Amino acid sequence: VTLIFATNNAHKVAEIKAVVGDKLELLTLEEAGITTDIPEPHDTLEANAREKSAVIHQMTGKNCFSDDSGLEVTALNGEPGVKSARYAGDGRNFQQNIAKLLYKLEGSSDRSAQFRTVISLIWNDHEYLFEGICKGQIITTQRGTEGFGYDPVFIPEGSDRTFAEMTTEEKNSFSHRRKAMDKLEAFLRGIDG
Ligand code: ITT
Repeated sequence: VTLIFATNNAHKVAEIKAVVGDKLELLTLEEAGITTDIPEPHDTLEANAREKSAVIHQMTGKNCFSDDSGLEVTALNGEPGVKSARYAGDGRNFQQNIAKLLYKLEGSSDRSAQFRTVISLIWNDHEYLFEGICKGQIITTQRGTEGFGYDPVFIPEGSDRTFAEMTTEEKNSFSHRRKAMDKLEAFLRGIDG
C-alpha cells in the first residue's frame, strides 16, 4: 500500500515512519514532487485535516492522508487547540508559543491537557477520519530537546518524563499521533482482508 502523507512537518513524518515501518509505503510531499503551502483555515482539527487531504487528493488523484494536531489545555478551555502552531502569532515560533502557554497557566492548579490528532485518509475516493488522544500534564519549565512543538512542557500519563526527553520510539509508545495511526493501519488491514 502506498500513501502520500500530506504534511510539511518533518517531525510528523519521522514519527509516523517509525510507527508504520515497512508495512506501508509513505511518500512525503517532497518525495511525491509536490510543493504547495497547505491551507489550515478552519476552526476545528477535523476540518483542517479534511482540507489538507482534499487539497492533495485534488492535485494528485492518489490515496493520501493528513494529520492535524493540537494541544488542548483544560484550564484554558481547550486552547491552544486548533491554534497550536500559531498560538503566539503567525510566525509559528515554538519558544513564543510555549512562553505564552506557561504564562497563561501561571498560578493554575489544574495543569491537565491532552494532545489530539485527527487523521483524514482519502482511500479510493472515500474519506475516513481517525482520532488519537494522549492525556497528560503541562509542567512549569521546559525539559528535553527531542521532538517538536510543545513536547518540552508535556508529560504523558504513565511517565515522569516530557515528550522532549524521549526518543521517537518512546514518544510513540504514548502518543496521540501513534494512536490515530494505529486506527488507520487497522482500517487498511480490514480492507486488505
Ligand atoms: P502540517 O499542517 O504541514 O502537517 P503543522 O506543523 O502545520 O504541519 P498542525 O497544523 O497539525 O501541523 O500544527 C499543530 C501544532 O501543534 C504543531 O505545529 C505543534 O506546535 C503542535 N503539535 C502537534 N503535534 C505535536 C506533538 O506531537 N508534540 C508537540 N507539539 C505538537
